[in-house]
Amino acid sequence: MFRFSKTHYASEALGLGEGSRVRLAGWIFRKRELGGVIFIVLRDSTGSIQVVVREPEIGPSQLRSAREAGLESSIIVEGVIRKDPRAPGGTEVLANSLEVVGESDNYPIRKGAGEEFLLDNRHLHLRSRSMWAILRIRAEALRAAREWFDSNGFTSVEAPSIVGAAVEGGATLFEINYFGKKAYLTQSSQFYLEAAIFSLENVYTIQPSFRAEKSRTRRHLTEFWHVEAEMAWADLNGVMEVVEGLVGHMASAVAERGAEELEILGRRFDPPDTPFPRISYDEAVDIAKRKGVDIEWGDDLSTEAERAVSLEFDSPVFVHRYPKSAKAFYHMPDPSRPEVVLCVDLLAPEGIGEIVGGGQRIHDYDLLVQRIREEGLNVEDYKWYLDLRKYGSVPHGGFGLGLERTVRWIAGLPHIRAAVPFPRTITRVTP
Ligand code: NSS
Repeated sequence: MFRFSKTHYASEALGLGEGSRVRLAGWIFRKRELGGVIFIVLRDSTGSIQVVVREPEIGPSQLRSAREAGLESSIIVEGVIRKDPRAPGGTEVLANSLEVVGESDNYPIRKGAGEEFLLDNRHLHLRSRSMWAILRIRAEALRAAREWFDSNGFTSVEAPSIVGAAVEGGATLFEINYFGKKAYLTQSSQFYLEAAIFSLENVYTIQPSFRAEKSRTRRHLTEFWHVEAEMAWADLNGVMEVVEGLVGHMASAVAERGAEELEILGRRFDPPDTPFPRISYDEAVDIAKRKGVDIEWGDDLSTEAERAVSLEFDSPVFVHRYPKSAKAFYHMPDPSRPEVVLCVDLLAPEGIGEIVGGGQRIHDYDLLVQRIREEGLNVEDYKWYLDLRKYGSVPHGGFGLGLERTVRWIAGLPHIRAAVPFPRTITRVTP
């Protein structure tokens, strides 16, 4: 572990014995003065510790700087560890010196600040205890995802963010002016992963995807982190097995390694058992109808329908075989029931709804051309994608998992924008 400007981090200092000498570097989280003694709670990336600042040890000039330093000033403190049952954690530092490195006057974030204000000040709000916990949970979820793929024989591949054609339909495409020609921000790396399976067979990527989502919801961002995988020779069952392995590992890794962070958020999270239940779209529609949701066979599952279904289960649930009309052109029709496709969504419990979408792809050239035409798309735009069906095509499948939706579920967050450091939504591109 690197220790710049410090001998210990706050959490390490808490474990030291009486009389140990330390040099800590961090920020003033809290401060109060009692009878000429200043009590500072110093915060760093690992936690916090109380620092006791008194004139006899540090002299009048440093005492004055400590008194004048506002919340969130950055400081370097040298001192001695004291065990005192009155201190938080039973340990404090008696300061011999205190240097204010960066002043902070009138730190704008106060208790009770409104939601919009906090979003406008996200660059500062990241320092809060709750954002600290969320960022750590997100990092853990990402680490777990990579760890799972890397230890299960998947190779990571990177795809471009600037692309020439839609993957998930034109309605949510962000158009950019690419030297006078139209180009788009990618909605999914799926087609590039499909190309890569012919070389590497089982592949994954973790990178941003973009959707010009015009709706304000609790589960849509315009830029989100997409965990995607593609597997040569896999059918729909194979896709579900991979999703189950990945999501199961992400959930249990965060539950175990992020226990402290979940507790800070007041979140009780028990990782779900596998296998996850599997139901058909038909069954999902029946459940939603029974619960009073307005839905007809053929409609995509609305937010309310997904919510109704997900509340029926206390673990994530797979919903497979949606109507062809509700899904993108590349999904493989079910040979025994051509009106539905071999796709699958994973709905997270507690009403969260879809966190994964995927399925088996069409690997037959003629059928893919027919589906592109039926959807009114331009075959020319998909020329290279069609090539993959011309030269040694194989059955294959894959999926995409929304990182923020998954973190929202695991961390129990009310809104998806809490799950990303700097959210991008229909109304927000700053900070
Ligand atoms: O549109 S998806 O359902 N499917 C795809 O993009 C496939 N091309 C992925 C693949 O098979 N490789 O999106 C997949 C997931 C979805 O379940 C959500 O969890 C997430 O991506 N997603 C989003 N998260 C946040 N905001 C928005 N707007 C969003 N759109 C999708």
